[in-house]
Amino acid sequence: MRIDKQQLIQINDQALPDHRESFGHLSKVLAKKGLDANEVIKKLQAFQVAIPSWALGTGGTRFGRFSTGGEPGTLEDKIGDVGLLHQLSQSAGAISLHIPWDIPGDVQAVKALADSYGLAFDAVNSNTFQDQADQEHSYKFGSLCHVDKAVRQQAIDHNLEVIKYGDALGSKSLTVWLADGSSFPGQLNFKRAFQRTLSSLQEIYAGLPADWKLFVEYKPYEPNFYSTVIQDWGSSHMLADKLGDKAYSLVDLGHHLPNTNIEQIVATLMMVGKLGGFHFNDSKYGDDDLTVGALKPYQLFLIFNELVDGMEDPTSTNPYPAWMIDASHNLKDPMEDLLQSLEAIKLAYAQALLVDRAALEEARENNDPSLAQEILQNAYRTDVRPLLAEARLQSNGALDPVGAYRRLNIRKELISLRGAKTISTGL
Ligand code: LRH
Ligand code: MN
Ligand code: MN
Repeated sequence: MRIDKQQLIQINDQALPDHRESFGHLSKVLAKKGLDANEVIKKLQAFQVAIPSWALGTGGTRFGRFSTGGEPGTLEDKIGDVGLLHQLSQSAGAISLHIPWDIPGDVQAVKALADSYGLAFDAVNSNTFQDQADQEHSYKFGSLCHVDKAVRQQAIDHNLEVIKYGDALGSKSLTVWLADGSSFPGQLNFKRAFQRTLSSLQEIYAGLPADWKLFVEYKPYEPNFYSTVIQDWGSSHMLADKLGDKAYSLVDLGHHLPNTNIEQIVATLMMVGKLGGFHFNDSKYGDDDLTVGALKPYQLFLIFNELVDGMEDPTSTNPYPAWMIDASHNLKDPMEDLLQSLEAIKLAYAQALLVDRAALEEARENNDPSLAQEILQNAYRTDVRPLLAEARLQSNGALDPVGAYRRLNIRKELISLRGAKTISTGL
């Protein structure tokens, strides 16, 4: 389905007077600080976040799964849903596929469909954490790290096949996340498992097209509960470094032990030019995959403060990172959840753009932590929502995406199209 443009304009029109007032006020407040609202708006419009195909259905837990209804059953449906998100938010201009969950049938038709919604194909993700019905060897005891060369080869071949699918669609990167590890002390030889993983990744790296990147995602635990081969940014960076210039670390917010200083990891990886991609979500305990900004919006702002610092640094060698939401849970309508996540990401980005970096550096040089905090929190406590709304309005999106989604009865429409008892591929 596609949203009728006139209907969206009508919905926006009703909120327009209030929006004009608050945007006018904020523009004046920013101007007094020497900031041009239009400059921030341009940056917000350019900032696009990929939607993972697996976030469009309701996520399950190992205790159960409760369908929202109207979930996308095919790759075409998933592209259509991201198209709706993009039309409302003007911020979700790409989709990230997971193979084999999303094997494209007619590649040209799939490309044309995505194109008709203004969507690009972001990183493709391989899957060696589940066994597929037709596969010869099991990943029960690992994939790229497996003790048996035949299992490793199967996993390597799968990654090379994923690259082929991505290449045909116009993707430019492969994300590798491995569940490989052990659940009991003594089960795995740490050093050998790491070395086998490196040599498997080297074979995959050799199959990368010249203009592609390889993202190495890390995670401390789950599904293995004693050790994970690529457990942290240090291990991911070691691998990326040994692989070569086209390999980078990928930071997923939920893949850290509680209280880890993620903003410092971001700054450090960008300093050495090795932050390739980012998966946004939020969590209280582990890899909870909750809506971005639902719990720790200040932490998200501090992370963006480092990302903006890295992106604006003229001496930085870090490429522009790939942004993706990696959130999916079992309660909310996934589309509303994703719209809220997009909003939270862009709020943090906008606030980080307001930070007076020269003043912050000066406070640091003067060993003045109180002033440094004032500078950061002045930016963080600015209500930048009218900036985001104005950016969307100027791009023909919705002033209030979740409100418009509800007013347009999109979920009801999807249920009538696809049925109430639907299951989407994913976790
Ligand atoms: C692992 C992960 C990784 C996967 C996705 C489904 O927890 O974050 O990015 O590919 O979830
Ligand atoms: Mn992830
Ligand atoms: Mn995860």
